[in-house]
Formats: sequence, C-alpha cells, structure tokens
Amino acid sequence: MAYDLIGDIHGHADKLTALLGKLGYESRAGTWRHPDRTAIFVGDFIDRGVQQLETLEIVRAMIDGGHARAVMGNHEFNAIAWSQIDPANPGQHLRRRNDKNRRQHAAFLAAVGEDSELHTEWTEWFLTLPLWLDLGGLRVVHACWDSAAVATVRNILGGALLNRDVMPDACRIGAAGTSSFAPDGTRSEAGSDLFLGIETLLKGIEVDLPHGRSFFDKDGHERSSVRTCWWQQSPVSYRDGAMLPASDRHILPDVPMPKQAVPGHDGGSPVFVGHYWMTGLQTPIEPRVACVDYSAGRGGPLVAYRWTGEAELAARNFVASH
Ligand SMILES: [Mn+2]
Repeated sequence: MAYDLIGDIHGHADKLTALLGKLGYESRAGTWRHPDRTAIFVGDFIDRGVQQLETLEIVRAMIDGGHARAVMGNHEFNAIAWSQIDPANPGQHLRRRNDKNRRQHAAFLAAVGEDSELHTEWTEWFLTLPLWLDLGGLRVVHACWDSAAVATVRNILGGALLNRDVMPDACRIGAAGTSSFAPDGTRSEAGSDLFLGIETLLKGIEVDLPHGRSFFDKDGHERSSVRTCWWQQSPVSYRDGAMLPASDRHILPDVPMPKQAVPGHDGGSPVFVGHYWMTGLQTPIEPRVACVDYSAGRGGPLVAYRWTGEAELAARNFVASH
C-alpha cells in the first residue's frame, strides 16, 4: 500500500493544493486524485486560516471519491462540542461559548455562519471522522497513540467513531478542570473515561510537576504542568521528557515522570500524528513515529510523509508545500 500522510491544514487550502501537486495528485472532475496513492489527513482542517470551506470541500471530495482517508483533530472535536447543547446545562453548549473559545473558532464560524444549516452540515461531517485509523502496516491518530487510551475509547464506543449521543460523556471534564497526570501517575476528579481517552488521542498527554512546582513559559504564563514527549521510552525525567524548547528544559526537575505520562511507541507498526506545531528540519521523531504538522496554520509549510510500506521511517520521505 502507498499512503501520503498530510499534516494539519487549518484553513490553508492554497498550501494543500500546492502540496498535492508536488505529490503528483491532479484535480479532475472535482476531486484531487493520484493514480496509485491514497492521502491520509491527520485532522485539524479548520480554524485560523481564511480558506475554511475551500479546505473542507477539497478533503471531503477526496474522501468521497476514495482518494483519501482522515482522522479527527481536536479542532473538529471542539467544533462538534461547540455546536451541541449540553443536556446537563440547557442553554449552554458542550463547549462553552466564551470569548477565548470563540476567538479560537472565529474563522470557521465566520465561514459557515454560526448555527446555520451549513454549520450543522459540517459538524455532522466531522462526526464521520474516526478518532484513529489502524491499517495494519501503519496507524494514524491526531496527537498520541497510547494503547491504553485506544482500548478504553474502543471499549466505550465499540469502535473509533463518535456520535451526538456520546458527546456529553466525551466532554465530561472533572472538577479539577484538567486531564493531566499527577506525579504519582493517578488522575483525580479528572472527568469521564471517554473524555480522558479522547484528550490523550487528540491532544496528547500532560503531567503535573512534582511538589506543586511551576515555571514560566515563553509567553510569561505560569504553568504547573507540561506536555510530554509521549513516544519516549519510560523511564524518562521531567527534564528530558517534556515538550519544551531545549533551552528551557533546565527549568524542570531531573526526576522521573510517571510511566503513564510517557507510554512510548509500543513496538508495533509506525504511528503518524499531527498536532505539535513542529518547526525546522522535517524528520521522524522516533524510528516508528512521525509528526507531519509543521505549522501550516501559522506561516509554516504544509507537510506530507510519503509512506510505501516501510517499518522504519526516514527523513527523505517528507515533502513540503514550500
Ligand atoms: Mn491539533
């Protein structure tokens, strides 16, 4: 099999068509296609860019024509939650319509018209996107392939698809208001099992710093938790396993993270993700893990990985829109 894994587009259709052209796809009869390759999108089609509907139309036509597959990103998940009333709080939506959330979603809302028929049509389509794809030789998920999270979500949903009925449970955040792991590997009052599993799959893993410590990130915000490089093999220290620029890592303690926060690649087939706003050199992050998000949503190129069956991934197989 031959697949082209394509990163987070975030409303930049021009980058998408440039990349598809470079990969040898042609636009014919209303859809982009390749004679013998299939595209796989890692999610995050919407928000940020000015070509929200153009992006969605291209992707949907490719999927409908059998020329592409896709998984759901956290932005599509949030869009579904934005569109749906919270049965426990009538008058509110599953994703709170506050200023911060509205700013993040503004480009999409402007494109569809909030609460319009078009808005409903696209959020219904988002529900057709699976949370992961396991195609035997390769696996695809938006942020983190944690076997425990995949198993939990699969058991609850009976597969990889969400629906409107399970969305309230999928959005049930705990009293702590966070999904991070405590330093001892537990999560207290952290929400429903479905919520926690989906958080891991679509947003990755966060862990609290030990002993109530905190640090100031590059934007000057005080933070008491960090996102982890989930693909590393445990044991790994906070300093080595946190997703922070190398220049900032010395802020973190040189003590082990709980293993739940760094499940590592499980030794099975290669895993492709997006989500992490990578910059610089396009290269696998582990021999069997590659991130194809190189920040197309904020000035970077849209990136693809051309996969042709290899178990060990290679930097030479990345292709960028510019
Ligand atoms: Mn994302």
